[in-house]
Amino acid sequence: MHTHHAEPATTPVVSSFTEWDPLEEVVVGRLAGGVFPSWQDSMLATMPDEGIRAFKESGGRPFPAEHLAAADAELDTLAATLQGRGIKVVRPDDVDYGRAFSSPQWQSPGGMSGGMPRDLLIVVGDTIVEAPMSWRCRTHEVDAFRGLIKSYFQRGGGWLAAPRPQLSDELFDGDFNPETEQGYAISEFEPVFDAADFMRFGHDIIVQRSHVTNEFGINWMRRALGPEFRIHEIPVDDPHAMHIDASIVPLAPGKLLVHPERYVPHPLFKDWEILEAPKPVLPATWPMYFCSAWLSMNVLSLDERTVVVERQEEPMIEALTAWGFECVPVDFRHVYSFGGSFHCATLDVRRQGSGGRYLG
Ligand code: DAV
Repeated sequence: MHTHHAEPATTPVVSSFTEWDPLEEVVVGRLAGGVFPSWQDSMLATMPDEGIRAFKESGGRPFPAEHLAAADAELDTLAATLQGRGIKVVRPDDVDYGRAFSSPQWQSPGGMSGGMPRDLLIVVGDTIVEAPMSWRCRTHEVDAFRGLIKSYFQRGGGWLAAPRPQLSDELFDGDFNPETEQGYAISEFEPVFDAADFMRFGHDIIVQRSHVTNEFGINWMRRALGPEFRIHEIPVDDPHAMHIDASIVPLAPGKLLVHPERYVPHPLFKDWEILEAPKPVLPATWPMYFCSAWLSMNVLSLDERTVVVERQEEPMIEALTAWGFECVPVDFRHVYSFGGSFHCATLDVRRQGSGGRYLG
């Protein structure tokens, strides 16, 4: 017979509405066991040449060991830095990403990594949402985070997973034209999105259409979250669109850091101060398999005044300091190579605050 234990009245275990409220608990990714993604044609629209080459030649094979170890050390330092500021840090399970898997319609020689939880998961209020990833090799990537998600659920957290996409060829029959860079690499065959195409502003959430996020996926999210949350699809001028978090990054209510070319002025932000991100300083020779150097603006807010920034991005540190922020510098260039910076490589599970409306 089960005995009923009354739950103590504490704050919810999962609760995060914005990108800037004081951070209390966060997942920091881990790259160990990571392998190059396996090539699929829809990647052509988003990946740098170096990535395209590596994924075609080495899909399913381990990331370069030394660079990977340096990146994992940077992730550990980030975790320790956050812990040192009183923030609870949790990490994903160990997974061997080099195992092949298949569906009845396709096969993948391996997965990718546990380094980028932001791509896979979004916390909306008290609920963790699992995204339906459109890269076949990322189908099982969330498994590394399932131990955490199950534990949050057992302690009262919400858990919502989008329908598992089939990822059959019809999805990749998009209208992207590599010459003109118009159109999208994916069709409306079924709902797909990456969680990192969404950005949270309390009960308003913005989203960009991208080469991994279709209208069907945005509509699924809209209906799944219900009328309490408003999802605004906004235009972003990025022919390689995949993830909004190096284009439009809110740092505090009324303070928006934007990419100087990708941001398209929008009435939602009419009352917001806009800061154009300074040019990144990353040398062109640095290995970047997934992203552009604009990862410099992929920062993590610890609260409305405090931002974690890559140590060598001095123009960014100067600009944010002048804008009234305290910058916490952390080395992160090796992590950059494998697909993201501080925002991508983390998932805030709990921040103070209870949402609200911040957009015009
Ligand atoms: O500029 O390559 C990176 C977004 C990472 N989540 C870029 C976009």
